[in-house]
Amino acid sequence: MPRTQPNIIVTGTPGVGKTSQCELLSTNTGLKHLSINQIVKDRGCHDGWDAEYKSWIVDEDKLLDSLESEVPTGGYILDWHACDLFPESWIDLVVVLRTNSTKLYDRLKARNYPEKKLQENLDSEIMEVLLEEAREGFDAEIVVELRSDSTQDLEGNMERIVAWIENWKKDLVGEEDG
Ligand code: DAT
Repeated sequence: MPRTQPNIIVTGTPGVGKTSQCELLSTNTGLKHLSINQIVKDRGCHDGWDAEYKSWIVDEDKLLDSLESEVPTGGYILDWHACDLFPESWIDLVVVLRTNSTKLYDRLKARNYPEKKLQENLDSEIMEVLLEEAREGFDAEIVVELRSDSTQDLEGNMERIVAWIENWKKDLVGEEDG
């Protein structure tokens, strides 16, 4: 069954603004915000807790099994710092949020991230690790890089993605008519 609603991944380094962006987008589009962190925790898709990094050790197979009856039907915004584990066939748009080091540092510091984890995330943002991962995992034409430095950015990104969704739906109708 072709999807009548698209699936969008919002990815990027922790602290870049994924959750804020997804919430705004979900409110304005009706697409369902899926926090993958929350799902990993709630559905037990992990092999325990990593005390040093203060995060779950994700079991990717369990996670995909748990999502495969819902996500492919469409209408989801997937909120996670990784994207390359999701099958290409599930995904219509990959949004990679970016921010500058000073802002990221302040946001992660406010979250009391352990120093090692904070530094690794700053390095990851500077090295464009998640942008690279998105470009390797998906067609270049569905990967977009957007700034997330300010609340105006969040609004502007939301408007751009809403316009993209409208076009995606128009194309779908065009395909059905054709
Ligand atoms: P993520 O889900 O990527 O970890 P978040 O949405 O939880 O990030 O945001 C982390 C913090 O930074 C939170 O306090 C909100 C703030 N923030 C995120 N994006 C922002 C933006 N574009 N402008 C201003 N503040 C932002």
